[in-house]
Amino acid sequence: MNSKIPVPHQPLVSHIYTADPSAHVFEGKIYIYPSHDLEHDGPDNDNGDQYAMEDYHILSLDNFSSPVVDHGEALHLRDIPWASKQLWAPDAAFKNGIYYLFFPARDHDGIFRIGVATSNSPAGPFKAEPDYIPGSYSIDPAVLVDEDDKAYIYFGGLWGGQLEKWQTGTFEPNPSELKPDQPALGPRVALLSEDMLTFQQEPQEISIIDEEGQPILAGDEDRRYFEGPWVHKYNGLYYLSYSTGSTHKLVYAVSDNPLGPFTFKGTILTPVIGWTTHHSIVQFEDKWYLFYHDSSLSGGVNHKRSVKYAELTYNADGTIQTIDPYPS
Ligand code: FUB
Repeated sequence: MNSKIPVPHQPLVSHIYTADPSAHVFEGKIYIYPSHDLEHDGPDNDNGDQYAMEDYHILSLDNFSSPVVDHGEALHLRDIPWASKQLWAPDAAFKNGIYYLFFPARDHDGIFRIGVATSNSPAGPFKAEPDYIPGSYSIDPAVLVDEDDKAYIYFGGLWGGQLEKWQTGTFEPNPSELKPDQPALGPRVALLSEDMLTFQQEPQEISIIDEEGQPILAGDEDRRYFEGPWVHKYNGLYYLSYSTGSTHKLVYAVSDNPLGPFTFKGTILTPVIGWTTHHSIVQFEDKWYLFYHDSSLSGGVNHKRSVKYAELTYNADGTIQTIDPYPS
């Protein structure tokens, strides 16, 4: 289905609700892998029950002057043997001549896991592997295929995303709460196997530090990691960006190593309408773009979100200029 020409800070499509956009340039076009938000009147809580998504639609645009195309259903919950509900934020990667869709969902025990599906086309349809990635947990996978062809998967989200329940390495349904002066939990990273279907190593925690080398603390809600990791490379450095959750910002930290530690730098996007904020950053031709979402189209309903985009600008020192989602 074809839609309108994209306008910065406006919903890319309005015939469905979309969120959590992971944008990539594949085959010379921009492909966007979003969540597909459903309309329902169910409960809205910190467990994330309102995010009851059941399938994925992939969007694409030839460039920023051409209409957005919705390629239809690319993968449905019914075709994922290990998953029971909640198809949350996905990402895609290309390697070995194959397109891979990485996605989180709850397994049949209600535990979030990360699965993979494959396709010959960036637009899908995708076929899911029969089981989730062994050793995977929590949500929001983001994959970086580096220049040396090594592929890293970053993931993890607090609260509904269950990351704090994995502090001991096994699933703990009622973990003790982190104290505000303890180091915050970091996202996880693992090297993917050559075939992209398993972890080559046990996931490790990423450390996010301040300019003095001190860990960002759990009580520092303006800077601590919450969910939605994204890693991109700019001028040879790795930029880890993420949502601060309860303070609703997109922020970033920088490292010379894909495994970190990452040094906190600043804010990319100020809060949007709706509780969640989630994004990706991609270069297309000679410009950089932020893809993000908000709930303005639904009048602020948290689980009815729309994907948008804005141009992203670096300063000469490599820092990123903060974007206002509602410029006058
Ligand atoms: O869309 C469901 C969840 O909301 C995502 O996985 C989080 O990042 C947040 O955007």
